[in-house]
Amino acid sequence: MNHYQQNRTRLANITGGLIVIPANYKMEMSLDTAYPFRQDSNFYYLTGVDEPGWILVIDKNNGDYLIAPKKSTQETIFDGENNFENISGISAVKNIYEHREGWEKLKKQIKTASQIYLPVSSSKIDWQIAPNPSNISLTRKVKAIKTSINIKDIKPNLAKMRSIKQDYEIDLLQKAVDSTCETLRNVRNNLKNFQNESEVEAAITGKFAIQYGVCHAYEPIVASSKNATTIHYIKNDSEFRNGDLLLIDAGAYQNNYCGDISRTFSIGGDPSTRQRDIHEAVQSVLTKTLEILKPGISWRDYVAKVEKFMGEELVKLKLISSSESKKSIRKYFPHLISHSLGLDVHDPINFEDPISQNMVITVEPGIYVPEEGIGVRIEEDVLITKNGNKVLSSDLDTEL
Ligand SMILES: [Mn+2]
Repeated sequence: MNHYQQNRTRLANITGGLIVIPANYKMEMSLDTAYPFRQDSNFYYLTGVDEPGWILVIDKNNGDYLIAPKKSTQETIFDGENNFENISGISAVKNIYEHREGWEKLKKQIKTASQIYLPVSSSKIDWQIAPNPSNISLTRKVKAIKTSINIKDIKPNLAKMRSIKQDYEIDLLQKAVDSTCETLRNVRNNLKNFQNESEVEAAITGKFAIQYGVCHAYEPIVASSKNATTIHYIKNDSEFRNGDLLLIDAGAYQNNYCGDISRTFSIGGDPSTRQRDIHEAVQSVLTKTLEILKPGISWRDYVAKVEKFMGEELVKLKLISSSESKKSIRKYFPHLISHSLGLDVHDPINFEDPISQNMVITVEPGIYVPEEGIGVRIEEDVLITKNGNKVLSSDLDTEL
């Protein structure tokens, strides 16, 4: 069975009833020009369709269908026709309707239903990120058709499903990780040829595009020297100085799955003792963390153990005086040790569930010391196996 069809069947078996999931819209970048299109990952997980404006209806009893985006004659001339045959082939959804016809069918179903599952989103802007309006506008439309309908959020069910990777997903993730490893290895082997961060970024972008036909899963971080102490530094425009460290955090976006790997390299010259010590401390936390990472451990216990490992290293580095103070540890290690990885670089997951077999998560300890201008992170992509874990990114060594 087609993977997407299988995902729809599994979801419908959990919830039953009527489920409606919209594709993302294109987002305005500049007057009537859109940003590069990025599909909603839930919609992609259930259809494999990578085009804007579609709507998926999952109905266990009466069959699934897709509603095509509305396209004017003018839009068809510019963007091409909706190719139903192609969409049906990818998604294994047999019934595809034109916009008006599909909505008439859906309207009738909404009017007779007492309950409907939708991806419920808020319009809240977090970290200056405005959500794609497709979920919000669908919810509004459904309410306008039937005010009294009981709307249930489908996202927690999808998060649960998506956090446990199937074999086909693990294969695709491994491909994205392999391309990222090979690209970062290539950068490291040619480091002496780069003068600045933007040249490194261009080399990564170029290798992704030319060798693998892919783009970045997220804006890459290419941070030399003290820039690496800004966790989400993406300006990538500083000149290199001999003796600096270079932190690279990048991932290929391949077959809609994300790689997410960080390494810290030394730019020319011998690293200083302090640079080596901090790098070794991060490496040590990584090794200890991988030793405890196996199915059954709760996120709470996992995070507490990692904080203990990190605290011990920070004391040895004389950055803090006691490994007991969580607050002082977090001053030098302010981000999560792990996040789920999949169709989204920060894939949805329920942190109340224990770490389980076939989850794919990052493990990314880092130490950032702004007052010394040193930032080190090592990030691996890790599959949780039956008895432990497998580092998918082990092909790229972690040496300074
Ligand atoms: Mn990450």
